[in-house]
Amino acid sequence: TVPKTALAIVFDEHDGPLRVEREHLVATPEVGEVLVRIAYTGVCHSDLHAWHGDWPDKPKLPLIGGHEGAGHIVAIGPGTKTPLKVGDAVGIKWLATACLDHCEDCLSGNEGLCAEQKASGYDLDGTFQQYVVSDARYVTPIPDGLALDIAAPLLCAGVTSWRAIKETNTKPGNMAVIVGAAGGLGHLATQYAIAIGLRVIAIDSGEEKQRMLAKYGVQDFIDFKNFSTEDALVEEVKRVSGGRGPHASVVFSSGAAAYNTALKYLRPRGTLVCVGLPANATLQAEIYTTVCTGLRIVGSNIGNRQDAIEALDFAARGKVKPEISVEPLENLHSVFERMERGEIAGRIVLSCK
Ligand code: 8ID
Ligand code: ZN
Repeated sequence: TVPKTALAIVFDEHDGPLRVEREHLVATPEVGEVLVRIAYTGVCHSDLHAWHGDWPDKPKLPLIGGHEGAGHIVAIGPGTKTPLKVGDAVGIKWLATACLDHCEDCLSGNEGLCAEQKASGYDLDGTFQQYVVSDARYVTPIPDGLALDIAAPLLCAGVTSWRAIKETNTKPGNMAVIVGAAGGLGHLATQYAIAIGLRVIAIDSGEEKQRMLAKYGVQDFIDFKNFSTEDALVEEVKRVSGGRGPHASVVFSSGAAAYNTALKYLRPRGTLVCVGLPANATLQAEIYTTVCTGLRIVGSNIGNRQDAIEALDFAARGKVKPEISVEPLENLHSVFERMERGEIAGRIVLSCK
C-alpha cells in the first residue's frame, strides 16, 4: 500500500536549506503516469547546478531535485495504456517527459530537444524523495539482475556519457581524452570508451582517482593540478598521445578551463565533445586554426531512450560498473559540499529506503 506522505528533500530558494520533509504528500498518478517507489538515487553535478541556480534556465521553486532514480512501480494511473506492471523495476532519468510523437525532434530520436520536454528534479519534482510520478512512456526498464543501487547512476551519468562517446566520431584503436575522468560521468565514459576499443587518456586529479581509473585499464593519467600553465598541459597531452594529439576529447568537467585547452591539443580533424556545463562560460575557438585543421566541436546533451537501454545493457553484461558509495538520502547537503570540492571519485548514491 502507498502511504499518504513520505520522505523528501526540498529547497525553497537557491543555495537555501535542503529541508528534510518527513511528511511530504505522495502524488497520485494521473492517466498516462506511473508512481515509482524510489529505492536509490544518484547525485549528479547537475543537481548541484540546480540548487545554485547558476544556469541560464532556472528550475521551479520550491524544488525536489534528483534525476538518477531506480525503483519499482507501485501504482499506474487509471486508464493508462502501458505494457508496464506494478512491481516492474524502472528508472527515472533527467528527461521526464516530451511529446514523443508529433515534433521533428522526437520523431528523429532527439527527444532531449523537444519543445514540450520537462526535466526531473528541475521542471518537475525529482528523485530526492521516496515516491515520484512519471510519464509511463518515459521510464527506463531496468534489466533483471542489475542491482538498483548500481542502476541509479547509469540513468544520467551512464546514458549521457555513453551518448557522448558515440559522438566522438572515433574508431576502435583511436585515442580519446576524457576530461573529468574520475567524476560521475567521466568514470563511466572511461569504461564505455574502453569497452568499444578506444585508448583513453584520463585527465583529473589526485591519487585516489588515478587508482580507480587504473582498475579500468587506464595507463595514461594526467593530473591537471600539476600543470601551472595551459600550454604545459597541452604539451603533456600531445606527448602522451604520440605527438600528434588525440582523435577526440570529451569534456565532463564542471569548470570551464578544460574546454579551451582541449581545442589546442586535438589532432587535425579531431572532435571536441562538450558535456560538462560550467556556469557563465564561453568556448574560445580560434577560427583560423579551427578551419585549417578541420576541428569538430559538438555539444552532447543526455541521450535518448535507446541510448539509455544500451547504457544499462553494458552494465547488465558486466562491461561497465559504476563506482558507488551508498549513503542515506538525508546526506544530500554533505554530498553537495564534497562534490563542490571535487572530492568524489565515481558517484554517491543515496538510499531512499
Ligand atoms: O547532458 C549533459 N550535457 C549533462 C548531463 C549530466 C551532467 C551534463 N552534466 C554536467 C554537470 O552539470 C556537470 O557540469 O557535466 C558536469 C560533470 O558532472 P558530474 O560527472 O556529475 O560531476 P562530478 O562528479 O563532480 O565530476 C567532475 C569531475 O571533473 C573534474 C573534477 O575533479 C571531477 O572529478 N575536473 C574539474 I571540476 N576541472 C577539471 C579540469 N580542469 C577536471 N578534470 C580535469 N581538468
Ligand atoms: Zn545528471
